Amino acid sequence: MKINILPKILNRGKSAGSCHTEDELSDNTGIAKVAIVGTPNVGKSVIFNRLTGRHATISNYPGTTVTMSRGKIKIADIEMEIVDTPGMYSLLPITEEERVARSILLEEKPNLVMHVVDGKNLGRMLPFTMQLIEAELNTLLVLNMMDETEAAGIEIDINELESQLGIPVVSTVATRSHGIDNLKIKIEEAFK
Ligand SMILES: Nc1nc2c(ncn2[C@@H]2O[C@H](COP(=O)(O)OP(=O)(O)O)[C@@H](O)[C@H]2O)c(=O)[nH]1
Ligand SMILES: [Mg+2]
Repeated sequence: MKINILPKILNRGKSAGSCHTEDELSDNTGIAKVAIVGTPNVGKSVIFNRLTGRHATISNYPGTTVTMSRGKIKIADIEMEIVDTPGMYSLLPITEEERVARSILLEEKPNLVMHVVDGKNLGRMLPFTMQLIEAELNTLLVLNMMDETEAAGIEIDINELESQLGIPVVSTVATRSHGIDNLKIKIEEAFK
């Protein structure tokens, strides 16, 4: 028995503190998973809706009162499930919402994490992007609210940001669907 259990423990990696086994944690559906994360009110749900359209289901995260949306989309023949996580400020959870968002990241092991930020407040939100990169999550940074960012006279050099962070960066105005097609291209590239 011990011989069978040991490899599972060794393979658990970053969720070593969890009571789940690798078999329980892995997604057996074979479908790719994308998680949308970020602080509240940055436009995560608008982006989720832009990507999934009407194909979404809202449910409680198991064992909690926290609601979340899941939707399925197909980008260039890749079928994927997108999860709109509750808002979170860092990987160190304080609220129940943050605990759920953290569980989704560390236990569901998404193939891609989209960190949505408000471009106006990029400086304040970048430390969380760094945490995601350090946690070795396949991360894509979405600079949303670029209409307000530009109106505030803030210019962001996307190429420079991409090379400094070493991850893809996309700018969007989700409410106007600006940048959503480019976002889909970057999502596709992130799976290659
Ligand atoms: N000006 C502007 N408002 C946006 C943009 N994206 C979202 N919003 C608005 O920001 C608010 C919060 O959006 P929501 O998707 O609920 O944020 P969430 O809490 O991150 O899921 C809503 O009133 C949206 O209409 C954007 O690109 N520009
Ligand atoms: Mg939301």
